[in-house]
Amino acid sequence: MALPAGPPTTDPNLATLEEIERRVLWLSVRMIDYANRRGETEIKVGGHQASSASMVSIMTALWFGHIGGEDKVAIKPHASPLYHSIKYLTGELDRSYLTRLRDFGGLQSYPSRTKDPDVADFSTGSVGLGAVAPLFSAATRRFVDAHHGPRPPARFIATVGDAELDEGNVWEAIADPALQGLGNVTLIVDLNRQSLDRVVPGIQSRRLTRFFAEAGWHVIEVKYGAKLLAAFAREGGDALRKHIDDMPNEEYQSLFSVEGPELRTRFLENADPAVERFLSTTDDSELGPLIRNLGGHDIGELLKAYRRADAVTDRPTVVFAYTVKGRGLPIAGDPMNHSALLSENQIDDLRASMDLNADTEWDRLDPETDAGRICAAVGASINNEPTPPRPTIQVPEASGAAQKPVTSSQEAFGRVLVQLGKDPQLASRLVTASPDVAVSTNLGGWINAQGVFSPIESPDYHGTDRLLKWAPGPQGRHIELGISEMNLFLLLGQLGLSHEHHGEMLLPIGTVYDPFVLRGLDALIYSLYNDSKFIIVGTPSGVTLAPEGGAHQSSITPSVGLELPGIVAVEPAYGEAVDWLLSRALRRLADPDGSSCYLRLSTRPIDQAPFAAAKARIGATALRDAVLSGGYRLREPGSGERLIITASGPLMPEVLQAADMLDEEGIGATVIDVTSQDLLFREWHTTMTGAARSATIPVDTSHLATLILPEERTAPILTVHDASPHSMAWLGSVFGQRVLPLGVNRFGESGTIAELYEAMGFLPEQLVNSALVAFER
Ligand SMILES: Cc1ncc(C[n+]2csc(CCOP(=O)(O)OP(=O)(O)O)c2C)c(N)n1
Ligand SMILES: [Mg+2]
Repeated sequence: MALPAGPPTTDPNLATLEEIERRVLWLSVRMIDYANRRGETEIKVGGHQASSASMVSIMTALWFGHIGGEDKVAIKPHASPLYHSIKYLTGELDRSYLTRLRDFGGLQSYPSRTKDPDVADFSTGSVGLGAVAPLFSAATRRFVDAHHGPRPPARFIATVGDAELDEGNVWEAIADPALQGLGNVTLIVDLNRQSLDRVVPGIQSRRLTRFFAEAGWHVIEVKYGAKLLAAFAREGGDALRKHIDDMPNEEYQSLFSVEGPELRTRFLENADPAVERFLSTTDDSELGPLIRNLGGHDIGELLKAYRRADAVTDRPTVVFAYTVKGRGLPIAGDPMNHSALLSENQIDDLRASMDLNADTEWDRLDPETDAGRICAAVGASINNEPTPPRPTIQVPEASGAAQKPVTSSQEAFGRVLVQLGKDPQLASRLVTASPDVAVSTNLGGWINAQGVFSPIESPDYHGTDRLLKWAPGPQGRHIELGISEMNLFLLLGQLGLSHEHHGEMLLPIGTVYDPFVLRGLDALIYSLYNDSKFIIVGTPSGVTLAPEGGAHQSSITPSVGLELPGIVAVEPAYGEAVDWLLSRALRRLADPDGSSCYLRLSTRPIDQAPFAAAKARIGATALRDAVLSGGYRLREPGSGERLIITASGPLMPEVLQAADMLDEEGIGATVIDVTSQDLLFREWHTTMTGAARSATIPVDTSHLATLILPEERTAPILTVHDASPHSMAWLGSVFGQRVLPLGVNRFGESGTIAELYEAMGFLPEQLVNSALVAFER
């Protein structure tokens, strides 16, 4: 049974929650301690006791007093032990894992959707990304609700370190118009004023508060605990509040390591005499606990804040919870505590203070107590709903969209997408997104047919008789973002997890200028690491973009696509190949064992006749199989000494012309159109490494063996790619052939295609000269 998503009607007893909190803290600290004392590795194991302690009240209040079965939570990366301790106490994690933190096959260093046994909703680790992942998940839920009917209400919560807000991607996300109005989002900031190296200078929190408010967020501060609030409410308490509020972070933080009279002296330095008078009745022994009584460690105050966040439904909420890093541990507030570990004696003392001993230290809370009962109830209700079975989505082998005789791969993509959208069953799953480049990446036709998404209807102020209709509404299937590639990849990442998180599968396609894939690279990696499935279309690409100039000319993106796990990079030259590859990519999104796809496309129109000729020669089915396997023989050689030219993308006309010229020179040039270096490389590599592991001799059944024929395996290879030359340089190792790789290894500049190709050595006569060089020994 799932708990209702709304808050419990009565708050659990605070003392009971504090009891749970203490056990969560202990288990987290001891888990890290144990991992570091296993003594099995020669390098540091690590783990973050202070970061965990900082957030223990926030997490306890959240898990045991607030969230329900539908809610999705991102955990601050360095507090993963808290998450595992909670999952253990609720009965969702086996005890054996507590002694396997950072162990191979054990608990991951940072919360992981894919590798932890107690699956987190979102992986986190690269700071800032997990902080906004729930915002993008909530945007996905909004889209799914609009298109597939409302799901049960859910909250999307991020727990975040304060220094994570240094990352620009957080601000890109909260400012984006497409992510406004998500009232079911709460970001809880563990405001301990410390990062990794230092106490953050200045009083940063006021600025942060303003930034969020300006971006349309509801801001809540949980600054003081009940003890301090009570003191402020007494006569003269205002002076104490003002003194603490005005104190620089560094000074406040330096008071954590002192007690008694010394603390009083230090605290009162520069204070108004009224503060001294006010504190004259407070005993020295009570002074420390009073001035360190921050709201982020007061479960009652935190629960109140969470309820207030729920009450505001028209915009997201940020809760600034003031905390002490390492609170409750001997390293509390120490500026260097980020990676500090308690000594063995300190652990012994902590264990004793928890009324635990060597026999009981790993125990769960007694199930017969209130604390034990709450843990069991939470365990029975949260995140245990099985994911519904994946729907079968029929994607045709090709859209069959008519292509022009001379066309670019980017234009072909636009036509294929429009055609696929005509199938209502398929269209109901498709969603596109773009960071302000929808038109220039050829999504215009699709947008005209499917509309732009917005939770509320809005008129097209420019009129509907224009070439591009832009009337956002709830039925639109394109999500337009501001110019933030980080936002694009974070959104695609969450759209691609829609089935797992929201029970409805989406097939997301994002378009982006190819060079700016790199601008959002960490978010792309993050989304793939989360095991999300989506398609990215990088276009225009390479120097072929010509007049638009150097700044936009991508050269290393094929390597990114080839080297990243979870995504298959393809670079078709011809329109029909785009159709086959995109259709296959969509099928692979729907497949539970599938993968993401990266199409690198070009705006250069090229003659499609050579493809038609290859189709007539090879046969449509065999050609399609070959295109989907990574390449096909575009041109058979004439007679004479053999040469292989492998090429990808829009350089094909120059390559074919060069091959004709070589034939005249008596060199029989085979041209292989490499539609996916990634697929060819992986197949070859898997064959070789698989053979190495099983100590067998590899049997060469790879697709490459059908592309480079036995009689061609002593021929030199010229590789030609509008990208870094090393991207295909590996090809020579497959059969031990000499390779001359041609490509782009300098920054680009404006010019015509011919001028730039000449500068890069891509003109037919230059290719011929390179081919001749490839024969030289
Ligand atoms: C993108 C990225 N850069 C750097 C790091 C290394 N790093 C880990 S924790 C940390 C400081 C985090 O401080 P904060 O978010 O305030 O966490 P807390 O104080 O709660 O430990 C840094 C820089 C990282 N994990 N991710
Ligand atoms: Mg911090």
